[in-house]
Amino acid sequence: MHHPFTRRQALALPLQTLAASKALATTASPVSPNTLHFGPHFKFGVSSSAYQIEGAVHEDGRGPGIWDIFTHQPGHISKHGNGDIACDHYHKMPADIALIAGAGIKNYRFSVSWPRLFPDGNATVNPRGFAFYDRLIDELHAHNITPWLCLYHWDLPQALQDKGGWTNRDTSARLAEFSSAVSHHFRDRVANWLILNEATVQAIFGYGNGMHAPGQRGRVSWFAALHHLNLGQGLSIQALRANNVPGRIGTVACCEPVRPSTNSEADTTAALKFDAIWNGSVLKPLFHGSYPELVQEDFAPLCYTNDLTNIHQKIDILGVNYYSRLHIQADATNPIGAYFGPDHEASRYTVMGWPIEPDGVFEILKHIHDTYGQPEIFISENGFASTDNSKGSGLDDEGRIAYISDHLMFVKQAIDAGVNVSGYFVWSMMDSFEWNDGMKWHFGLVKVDFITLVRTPKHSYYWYADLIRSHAGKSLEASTL
Ligand code: IFM
Repeated sequence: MHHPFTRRQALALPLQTLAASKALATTASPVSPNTLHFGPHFKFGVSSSAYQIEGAVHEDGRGPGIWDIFTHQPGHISKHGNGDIACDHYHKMPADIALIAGAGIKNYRFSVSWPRLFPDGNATVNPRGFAFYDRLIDELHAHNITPWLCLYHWDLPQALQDKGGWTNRDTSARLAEFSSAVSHHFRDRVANWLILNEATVQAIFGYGNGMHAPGQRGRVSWFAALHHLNLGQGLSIQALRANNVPGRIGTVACCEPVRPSTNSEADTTAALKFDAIWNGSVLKPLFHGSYPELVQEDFAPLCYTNDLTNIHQKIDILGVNYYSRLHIQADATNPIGAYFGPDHEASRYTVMGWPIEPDGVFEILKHIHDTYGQPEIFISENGFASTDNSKGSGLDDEGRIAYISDHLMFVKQAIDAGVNVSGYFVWSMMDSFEWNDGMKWHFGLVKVDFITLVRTPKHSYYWYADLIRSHAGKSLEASTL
């Protein structure tokens, strides 16, 4: 049996084997909120993304995005799932924000949908799309919640995909125009701007192995997409600086330590290459202005004069998405000869098959701090997947609480070791559409019944609220914007 993992796809062992030999993490004992102290300024938050929660894909002038097309083609998504309705957040937004506020959460990272704002991927504005995010941001401010606005979380307008999408260098310039227009519109009301979410995942899964929209495969498209995402990010940062946005400017990358699956020379070489792509090809050009040596040849034909200068931009804050270490093996069928392999280190896994390795967050934070000049970092995503029917109502999610508290302990250790980590955002605010896995796995602090769309807070929601409450009274985190 081949288990359909999302990002760590090629784990060689079937889930049953894993479950039999190593514990699935459902029963670890959670840490009490009182033992986790982060000081008065630490920002606790939750994250989401537009396509995963909004629904209303045909409403109020929204145009088609690559995920609308991809999800409706047969064979791409588990059980034919799609984001047509998702959580129907588009219509239930005020109640959702009230739920965030109800847990005392003061920071919310969300993304705006490019196809909702510019349905044709060109300069033609959809005012009703802007009106939705106007309402959302107003609602956040009304609840004293700081907006962390991510400009691009994988939902490219289909019109731009028709011109090659991220394999087309021109898309970088289009992203910069989009970023400029959005930042101009919301400039005084957004405290934190994040340009991209996980460029590597979009490039590898969308343009390398075809598991994500737009479903392209191959080595050339993989590297082209990654370079153009990096370039679009650099041009966008410059556009926001030119607009003099008063908020802070940053981006979000998935950064995870990479290990060879075995000690063999082939796996070791594969892991080094994969690390150079997954972590290095995003962080090094951004912070140092060059690609890692191991992949310089791959990027060379794509790099025009000034590209690396344009990518090498100062940012105010880096969002790090961390879920687990990546265990990599040599794989001749993969475009770069390396892919996810078995993990012989972890003792616990989520239902998705992702290893639970909380100490890995310390390792990657320390690595970024030591390698890239001590940037300010926040954990922009970290979370635990479960299935709705795994345990009764699905509200009894002690495994999620243990996962979050274990990771927070290692984030704290990183801070104690001198790493500048200023916040932690749980993925995710509520159960949502999980890309090629459809509605199979859920990361939310809040359960969503996808038939009735009723929201119900899980135990982890109340646990997180307690954690935040235990820091309250000392917090100065509310934004002046
Ligand atoms: O749901 C995704 C999110 O969109 C990006 N980071 C990983 C999450 C869990 O797979």
